[in-house]
Amino acid sequence: MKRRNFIKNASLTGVGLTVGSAIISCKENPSEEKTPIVDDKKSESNATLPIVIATWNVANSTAKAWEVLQEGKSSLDAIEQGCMIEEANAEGQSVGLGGLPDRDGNVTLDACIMNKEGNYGAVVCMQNIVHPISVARKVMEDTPHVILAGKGAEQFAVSSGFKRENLLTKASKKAWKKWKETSEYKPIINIENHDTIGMLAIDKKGDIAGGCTTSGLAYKMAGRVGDSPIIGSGLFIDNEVGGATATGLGEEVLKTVGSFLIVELMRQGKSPQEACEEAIKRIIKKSPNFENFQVGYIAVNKKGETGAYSIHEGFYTTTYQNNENISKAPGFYNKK
Ligand code: SD4
Repeated sequence: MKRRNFIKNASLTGVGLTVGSAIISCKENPSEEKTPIVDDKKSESNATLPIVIATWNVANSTAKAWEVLQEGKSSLDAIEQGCMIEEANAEGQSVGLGGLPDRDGNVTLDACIMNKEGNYGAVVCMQNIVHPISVARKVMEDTPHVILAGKGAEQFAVSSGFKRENLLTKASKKAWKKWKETSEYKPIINIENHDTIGMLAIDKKGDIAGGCTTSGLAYKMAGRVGDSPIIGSGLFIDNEVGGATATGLGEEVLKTVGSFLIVELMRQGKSPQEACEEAIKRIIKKSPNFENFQVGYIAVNKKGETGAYSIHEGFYTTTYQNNENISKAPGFYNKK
């Protein structure tokens, strides 16, 4: 479901409201329709493992990742299978199938994955393959490289058994045509229509992995690559410390190497929440036009404590922990 519709439905049905409590959860196997969103400015305190945390309201993806963790599988398997749910969702216009195209009408995908050993694989600007997260994993596991781009990434995917498919759905084509008629190129992100999945998971053994998958900035220039597939920017994992991942205007995340920064701040003793807030403040300090774009971060440390923060209101996270799959709105900087 699109985030905007979800918010509308949530407020119409009145789900997610209790007095004195900021969180309501859906126990086990939630459907996206039922997962409440609530404002919660507090940071997590009841940390337990395992855990899955993701950017945006992606309860079906976190539920899948959780299921994989419950089977005793690795956090890496959980990340891949969790991200695949949203990649295959044609309704979601930010990730995989159905993603909004670049300004020339081509859907180009970026994704990366990182494991507990600090190994990393990514594909950038890849077309015609529904599951870039899985191709990224294959780059990590089956090649001597860490990033494959464009045609090379697609060829590698096909030679690894992935099928070529048209990713541009009717709805996304229609949106692009409308954009072409009316818009000049102006990146307003996440305030509008972007829900990249960044996901972090810690398994029963206490090992962490992460992934990030996106169709990138809608109507971007051909060849544009954002932060999502770039190590240290869209994602960073350190099995001694924790992990972080980003969503929002990739150019700003790239310039501040945001996810690496958050992990290093946690290494120095900051909580995940403090680290996310500091990383957002770095962006704000460098970019006086922060009113015009959104960036959101999530982080988890080895204990399973989480943090999340964004520049503007409108960012959501989904966390599966203690058998509860919870979507909520974290704190944000720009109170206006
Ligand atoms: C990018 N960071 O390509 C991605 C877009 C995004 O939610 O996160 N959208 O810049």
